[in-house]
Amino acid sequence: MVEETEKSASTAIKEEAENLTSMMKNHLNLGEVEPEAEEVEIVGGDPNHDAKAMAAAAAAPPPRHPLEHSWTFWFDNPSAKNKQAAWGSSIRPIFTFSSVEDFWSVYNNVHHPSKLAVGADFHCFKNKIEPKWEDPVCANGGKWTVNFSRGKSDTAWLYTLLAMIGEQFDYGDEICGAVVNVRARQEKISIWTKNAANEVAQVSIGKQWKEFLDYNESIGFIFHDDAKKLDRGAKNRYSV
Ligand code: MGP
Repeated sequence: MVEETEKSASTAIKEEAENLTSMMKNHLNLGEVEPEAEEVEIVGGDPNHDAKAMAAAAAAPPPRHPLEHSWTFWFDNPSAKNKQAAWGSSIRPIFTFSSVEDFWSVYNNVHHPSKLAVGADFHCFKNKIEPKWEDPVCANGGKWTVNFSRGKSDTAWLYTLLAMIGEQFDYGDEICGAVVNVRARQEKISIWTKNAANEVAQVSIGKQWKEFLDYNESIGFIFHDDAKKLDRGAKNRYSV
């Protein structure tokens, strides 16, 4: 299991985040991106010109480290969930990002699973894929799930997000996104994939995910088709 330290969770995650940011940069071959240096002509004796050039440079937006895909965070607010309404009618997209910097600015400003209300569902899916069985990209897919006791999934959630957006899975194209379901007694993180029948791809994703999380217990993969038909009776089709 992910090691818990004596430090507060947020301090530990921030330190980890710094390591992982540099890991992601290496992985993505990003390095430190220098702003495109525009040739600033030095015109002798014109202090206004220099001042203007410096002001323009200062106003330029900081460089972005692009991700391979755009991703959208979605949130299902438990207080908006209505038992009478169709499932999913309260799920809302909250932010789409496509750079490392924008990921951190959202991540650092939203509650992590341990601070979310019981009943909440927080998703991070590739842009334009809705976190629903009904989405055409998800329809033939399935999910791997890892369970944590209440308040214990924050680090694993961050590691899952970084592994996905940093394209660390060999079968990353198979991935739709991830969700954390916050429930009274547990927090469940699932990775949703596209083609449940592709066992080689699913098994690879499951094994790599466990490595990234340093998770040693067995995890199971459920086909969405089985969940639709059998609800909680759906059995794991693969285990790693
Ligand atoms: P869940 O929220 O994935 O499971 O699905 P959980 O957390 O065990 O249950 P909860 O009651 O504590 O939330 C719960 C139920 O929501 C399912 O049995 C379905 O009836 C419905 N449901 C879940 N998902 C992911 C979908 C979906 O994508 N589409 C539709 N139509 N229903 C869904």
